[in-house]
Amino acid sequence: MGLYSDSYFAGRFRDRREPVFFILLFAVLFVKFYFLEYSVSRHATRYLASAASSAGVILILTVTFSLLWRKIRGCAALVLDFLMTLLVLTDLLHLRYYSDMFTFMNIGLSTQVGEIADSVAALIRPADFLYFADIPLFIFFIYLSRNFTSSPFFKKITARRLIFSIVMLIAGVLAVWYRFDSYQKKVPGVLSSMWDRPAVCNNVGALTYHLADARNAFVHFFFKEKLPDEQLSEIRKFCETRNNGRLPGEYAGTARGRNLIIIQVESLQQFVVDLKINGIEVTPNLNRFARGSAYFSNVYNQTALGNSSDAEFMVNTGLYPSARGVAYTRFARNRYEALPRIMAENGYTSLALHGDRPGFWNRNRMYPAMGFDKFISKNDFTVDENIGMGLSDASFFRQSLDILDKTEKPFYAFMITLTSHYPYSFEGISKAVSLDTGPFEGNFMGNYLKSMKYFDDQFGKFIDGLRERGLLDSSVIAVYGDHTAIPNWDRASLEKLLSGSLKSDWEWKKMQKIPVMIRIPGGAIPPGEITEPAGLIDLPETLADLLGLRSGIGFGRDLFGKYNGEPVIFRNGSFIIGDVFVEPSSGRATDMSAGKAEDYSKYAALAEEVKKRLGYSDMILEHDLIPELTGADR
Ligand code: GP9
Ligand code: MN
Repeated sequence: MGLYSDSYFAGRFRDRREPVFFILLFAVLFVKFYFLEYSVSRHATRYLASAASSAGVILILTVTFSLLWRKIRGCAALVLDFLMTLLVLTDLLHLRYYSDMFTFMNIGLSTQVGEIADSVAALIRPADFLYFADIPLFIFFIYLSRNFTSSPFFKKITARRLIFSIVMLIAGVLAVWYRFDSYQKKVPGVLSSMWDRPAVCNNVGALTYHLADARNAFVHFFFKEKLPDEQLSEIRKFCETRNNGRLPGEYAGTARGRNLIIIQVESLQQFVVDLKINGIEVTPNLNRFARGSAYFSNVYNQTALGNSSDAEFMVNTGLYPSARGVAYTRFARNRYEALPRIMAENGYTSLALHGDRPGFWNRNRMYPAMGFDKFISKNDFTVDENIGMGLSDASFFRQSLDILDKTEKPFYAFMITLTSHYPYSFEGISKAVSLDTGPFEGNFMGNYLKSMKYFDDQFGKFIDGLRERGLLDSSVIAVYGDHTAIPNWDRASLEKLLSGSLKSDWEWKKMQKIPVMIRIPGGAIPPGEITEPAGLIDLPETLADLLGLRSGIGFGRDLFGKYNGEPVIFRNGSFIIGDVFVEPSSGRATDMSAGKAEDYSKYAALAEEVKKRLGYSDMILEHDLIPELTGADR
């Protein structure tokens, strides 16, 4: 034995080991999430600033855990490490299976493609276990250091340590908050709508994504007010009165037994129909299709934060978009009385087809919830041509033809196009399209018109393909734009294109339309333009009635029924009745045909009714009331 005992040296050395162990553990955790983000970058562009907010979360965790009682903090940190590593692995498996991140919102939900649990063995790779490699090392370390004498810094909560911890915590919180805030400013509402979870992850970091997701799930599951009984009876009474008052439309059942093909066209705005540029039609195939269909030319965009998904939601359920967040991401566990379900009751096979990742907009969860038998996504198509966000419309339509041909009849096919997505400038479009957009060549409007022309070319081929396969005359085909395309900032281009003023709010509102066309084989309905104001929410009722199915789906009306002056309702409580645009929030009513202000008080009672209807739709969603209201629960 020398002058200094072993334990003296060991003690001095050990004094520094716990902080080292501690900091190392959290650093390794950071690296794990960093690698996860790298895997996500196959699905969404990665922004390196996201690493700063992940580092912020790690800093917050490190400081918080360092303040725990020293006897438990080592183990607590290890447990945290283990749980977080499980989260990383869950994300990885979700990515491989759904091309999507794991979300607490979907916990316990199944899909038609099977439970992920069944596939874990098939999805997991030996290298994944490396994520857990640090854990036995840290356990061994804790075992060795069971007799630690801690360094002073880690022993007592001194004033110095407290101040240091607070400064570190503030730095961590600021890093996270800054990233949250700047991303939300750039893309308003993104963290509550969560339409593309991989994109959110790679903008704010995987850890911060989970934080935002956990916050959403917490608010969704724990801040639910109980629905008073009187409210429930009020909703029930409203639905009963409404359904009792529904009369079969003039063409009820004329398309009984036909297939139904719905084509939701990305960003198809009303003004495109019959538009000519330099004397050339932009969408000749669509225009021809409109001439052979019931063509609704006064349909207003009713979507909210959920864009495409809100359009899908309205068209299948007849419910309004969600007041907060997005119905597709918030209410995938609800039970719906939706078009595919009602069609299934009548012997239909239903399938949704879309060339994007299945997790985008939570479709992989929402489609089964609405009753679709099958979802054919980018993961199922052969991705032989990619444009912009996913499979090109050309390939999508081509492959869909074969799929529909082979599908058991009668079927309901819900098809969603993708290529003509904002900002309309994807490389493959200009290569495939020949359209001289004159003064708009190369700018936003010119690109948009080209993307519409691109869609139209593919749509034309699809219709020809249906004809060749005998599907055109055995199917009802509904085509519509999901929402408008030209944002406010490019008003001037639209004014130039249409040679008219769009300066005032009502003129702009009048442009917020999307076309709807319904082709019924056999000429049952005289083709022609129908100009009564309408919305996508009216489609399920209209189509069900046409096919002779049980109706009463949601808040819409039968567009082939008699128009009784129903308002077209927008998510913010404004509405259109006849030609009048009413904005209760500012007490304004404007006659859009004359551009004249009207006396708002004439519409005040209707404004109250509109508010009630939106409220009923919200309560149905928040409290999952459909089974109760339709009797399916009893
Ligand atoms: C992607 C597409 C998105 O799948 O449907 O459309 P958006 O909601 O962004 O218009
Ligand atoms: Mn869209």
